[in-house]
Amino acid sequence: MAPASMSPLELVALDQLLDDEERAIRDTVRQLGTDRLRPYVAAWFESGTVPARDLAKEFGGLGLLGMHLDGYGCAGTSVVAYGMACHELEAVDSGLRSLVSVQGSLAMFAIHQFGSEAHKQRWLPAMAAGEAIGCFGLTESDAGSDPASMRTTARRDGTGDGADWILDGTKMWITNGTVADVAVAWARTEDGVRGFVVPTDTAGFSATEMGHKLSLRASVTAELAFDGMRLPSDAVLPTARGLGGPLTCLNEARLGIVFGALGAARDCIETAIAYAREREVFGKPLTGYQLTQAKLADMTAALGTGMLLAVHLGRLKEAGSLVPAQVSLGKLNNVRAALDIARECRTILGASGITTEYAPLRHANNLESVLTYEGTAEVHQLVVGQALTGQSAFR
Ligand code: TGC
Ligand code: FAD
Repeated sequence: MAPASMSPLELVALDQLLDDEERAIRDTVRQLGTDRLRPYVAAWFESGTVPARDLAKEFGGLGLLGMHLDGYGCAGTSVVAYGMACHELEAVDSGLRSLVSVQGSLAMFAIHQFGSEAHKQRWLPAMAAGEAIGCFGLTESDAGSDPASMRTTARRDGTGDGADWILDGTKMWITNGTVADVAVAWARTEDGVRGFVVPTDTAGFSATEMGHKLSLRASVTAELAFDGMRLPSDAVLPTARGLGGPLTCLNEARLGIVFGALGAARDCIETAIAYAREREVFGKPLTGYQLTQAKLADMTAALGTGMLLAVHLGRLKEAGSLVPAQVSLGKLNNVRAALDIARECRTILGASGITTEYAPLRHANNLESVLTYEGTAEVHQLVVGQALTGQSAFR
């Protein structure tokens, strides 16, 4: 009798590292994926459109937005529970995890960590419920990996603490940009980089969707423009000073990606196994060939070890001891592993693998963005290299 088959993550007994609540959240988000997202996601990817507002409300209703934050309508789950939610969403499509990452880990986290009490009361409950969408504007056309070179400026108009701010500049590649109700925008001031809470109905703000993407098509990506935009004095995030402000937010989102990218990889492996079981070549199913099994074993080893690393980093964060270089190590390792897995799974599907009927090439294309945003692989190599050698090689 043939031995019973195991799923890729059963081989590393991942469930034993999760508590009851984390397993329940994981299962809820997996069910959401099966029932409400998977039937439509290939069509969203093909059309390059996504019902972001409806999805935000649905995710908000399940408590997925800003879920690891406390208070203000946020669920206050563990870091690992948030990571597993990212994993399950990205098993459907990286664009869906992006929506949740940007909302919860970038826009909401920035307000939660650095905002005034008035900012928190105004925005966080609505954002947690998915009734308001946020975006996070750091990158510019000439300042991606090097945000210190940003050109967007904020200057005071008037005297004293009550003086208005005037913002001028543009931001590029901004997830959720055209559907956002609020933008957390970073700008150069005479006191260094500061963050601003910008309602998107402010005069002088505009957002334009960026098209022609071959990746992350089930996600809104936009250019933001601030044209002499006047903001009240209290629009500034009071406690974010310098580049450490936005970079602290990035640590949050990057950790979600450490879990999330391997959701896409897991989906690829599961798709490849299901396909290979049915596909006969040279007279028997593809699963019966040693070359196929070697690919599946190697990919499962990379997936399993990457997930063990993800949970370990999540537990370090819960214990308050996680440092940014560890997040960089996780993102570098797990996103590269996921991209390799997605491409290898595509080979198992042969020609069928180039269609949107099967997920691996869609995942691989998405993972090209994931490899690039939230710090490119090279940026994370340099962060890890600096941690190892004590020398900065960025400049
Ligand atoms: P450097 O001089 O090293 O640091 C400037 C200040 O920042 C502090 N810092 C950090 N703080 C918290 N967390 C981190 N990870 C930090 N890294 C640095 C640092 O201590 C210093 O503080 P202070 O008080 O001394 O001023 O900065 P640098 O100019 O040399 O740049 C360092 C570098 C390259 C690592 C950083 O700039 C970087 O990470 N670049 C990549 C940019 C990036 O990741 N952009 C992402 C934009 S958002 C996005 O992509 C969303 S994608 C959508 C989705 O998630 O779905
Ligand atoms: P560059 O910085 O120009 O890098 C080009 C190449 O040079 C890369 O390979 C890079 O690794 C390499 N490089 C850079 N510096 C060095 C160095 N010192 N040594 C060696 N090599 C180096 N940004 C936001 O602010 N908010 C968002 O919501 C957001 N969403 C995004 C969504 C998508 C789909 C994408 C694709 C991007 C998004 N971004 C967002 C932007 C993203 O963070 C940037 O694209 C990323 O930081 C890289 O910047 P860049 O594209 O300008 O590349």
